Amino acid sequence: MKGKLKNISWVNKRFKQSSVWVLVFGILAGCSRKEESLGEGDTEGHLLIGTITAVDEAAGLLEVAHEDIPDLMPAMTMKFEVSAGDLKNAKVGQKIRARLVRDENGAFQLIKIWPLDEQVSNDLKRVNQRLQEQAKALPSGYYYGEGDESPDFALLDQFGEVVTNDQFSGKPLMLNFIFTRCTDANMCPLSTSKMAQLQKLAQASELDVNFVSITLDPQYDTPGVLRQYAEAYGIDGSNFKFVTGPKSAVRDLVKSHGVTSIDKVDTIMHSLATVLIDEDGAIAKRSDKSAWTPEEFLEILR
Ligand SMILES: [Cu+2]
Repeated sequence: MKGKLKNISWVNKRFKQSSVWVLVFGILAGCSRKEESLGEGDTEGHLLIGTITAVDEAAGLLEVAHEDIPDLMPAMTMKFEVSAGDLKNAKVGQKIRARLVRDENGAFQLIKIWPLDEQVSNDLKRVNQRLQEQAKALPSGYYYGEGDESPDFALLDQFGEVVTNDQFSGKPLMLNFIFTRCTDANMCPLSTSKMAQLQKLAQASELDVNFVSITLDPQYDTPGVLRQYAEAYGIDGSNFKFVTGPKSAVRDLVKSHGVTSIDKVDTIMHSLATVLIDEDGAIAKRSDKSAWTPEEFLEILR
């Protein structure tokens, strides 16, 4: 696989320069592929749509005024168990989409919590349509490599906020790919540890660098799950975002960066990529190996 992959520099530039192409392909995309929205495809338990009315931090409960749940309960306001990450991200008045399940004691629990916000989904859609066309334009087996302009993206971070590549322009950006359930110590856990180390080294050297880890498992890795993961690694979230989003957008981004990701029954088989994007948005350095060191990237950042 690796030998087949090559970078091509013309695709991204050509599309960026031509708004006509973006428009044409945007229309075609609307016809050819249904936009996958946040949390779409989840089947566990029941779908719950509602608005957060209160956050009970002490009890770890979220009060939600939810719509009718067919075959289960009518619309009402009630409290649900949620994860610590979801509790921290919860904002009163926010509309959410979640899956309602029962925990081992039979208590009602909300998992797979996603913000349900038209503004957010429009923001994601606009950028990710561009990403989709950039990804589609890549011949099979090709990806963006060193010297290429890095692909666009709009995803949600571990706080549930929209993150786009534009937000990082003017500063170098470190990018990698992980998923929180990865149990292979030499893969994601090691990558995250090294990224965390590099974040500390960069801070100590007073280098203004941003970090983004893209999940390979958007179905499971919601903002709340990513928040818990980042905090478990002691990561400062101010300049280190763990991002997730619509499955189609994540898939396009992963493909554009030449990362292989195959869903298996209880894990994801995947390759690695650690990418340094310069302040102008071009890929300055890329490592495919797990043997990269924080020091080698620190050296380039200097
Ligand atoms: Cu992994």
